[in-house]
Amino acid sequence: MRNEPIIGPLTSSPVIHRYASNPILTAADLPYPSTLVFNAGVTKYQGKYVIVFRNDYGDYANNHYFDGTNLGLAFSNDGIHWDVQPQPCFALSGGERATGTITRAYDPRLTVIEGRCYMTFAVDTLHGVRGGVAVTEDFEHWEILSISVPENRNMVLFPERIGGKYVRLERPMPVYGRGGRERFDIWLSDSPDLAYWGNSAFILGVEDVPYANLKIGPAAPPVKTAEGWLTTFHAVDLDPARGKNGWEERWQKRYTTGVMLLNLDNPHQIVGIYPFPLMAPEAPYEIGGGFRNGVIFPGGMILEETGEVKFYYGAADTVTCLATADVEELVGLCNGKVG
Ligand code: BMA
Repeated sequence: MRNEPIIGPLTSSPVIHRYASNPILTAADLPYPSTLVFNAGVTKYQGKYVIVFRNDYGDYANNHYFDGTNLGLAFSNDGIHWDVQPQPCFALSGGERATGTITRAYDPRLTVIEGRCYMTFAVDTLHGVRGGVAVTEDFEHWEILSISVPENRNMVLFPERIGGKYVRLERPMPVYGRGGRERFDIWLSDSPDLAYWGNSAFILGVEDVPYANLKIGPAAPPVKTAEGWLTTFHAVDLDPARGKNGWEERWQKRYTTGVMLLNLDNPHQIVGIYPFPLMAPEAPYEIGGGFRNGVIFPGGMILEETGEVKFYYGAADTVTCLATADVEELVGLCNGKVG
């Protein structure tokens, strides 16, 4: 890392309330092999809450690697207590070096658009990280609509078309053009059909986020408010002084969450952004005992009719947690009126 300042201690905004019985989903809840249950997408579909979560499985303690990753599925009536389905619902595998094929899918996000449920996900291949978009009607059969070229991931779909086009936020990974470092930013693309994506535009740079010194990326799919699209992003800072901070020998990154408001008709335009973290790792399950401590990674955000916003996030890359906030307070943070 060159020239970037070390970011000191960070705290969460007081508008955030962590669910007292966190975590809401862990490996112990799964009826199939599981080690880490985290980075989930959540939506409301046909009257139920649906969660699709990342499941990394294998005996990491002895082998120092995971055997694989699949995506698990659960339903809920309250968004808190989950009925985990007996089998994972999605997995990609393969890995032929000659064709650059897929080795795994992970970090799902769910968005309902015009009554259909879409999932975006990251795809590791032997020739780079790609971003996928799929659609389902039953969470068992998935039609893959597109998978990007490398290097791109953290795609989140807006829940409605804007100007007739589907829109997504995304996070390309331009290592060559950013001096060989992970200086990654948030971009936006649109599509007539969810297969072909273009009109790509820069939205927010890592330099614009005072509590990041490495990279940023979209978090959960945006929700609509009267004052704009309310959306979260993850922000990463690195401190070489951090040593063993999880199961690996070294984990020097911290993942916090930011929040911003985008213009409803022209989401390229940032209406407001909170200059401090919305969430920073503080709770015991966020800062200790996990695979990678100090990580908060939201993938789901639901705006309830009461004005409560539910945030679903991976904690320490190990478990799935819930936090809530009032939508007006969140909008106020972005507009500089609260906090
Ligand atoms: C990112 C992704 C996420 C993960 C995070 C922290 O690069 O791999 O899945 O939660 O790192 O390890």
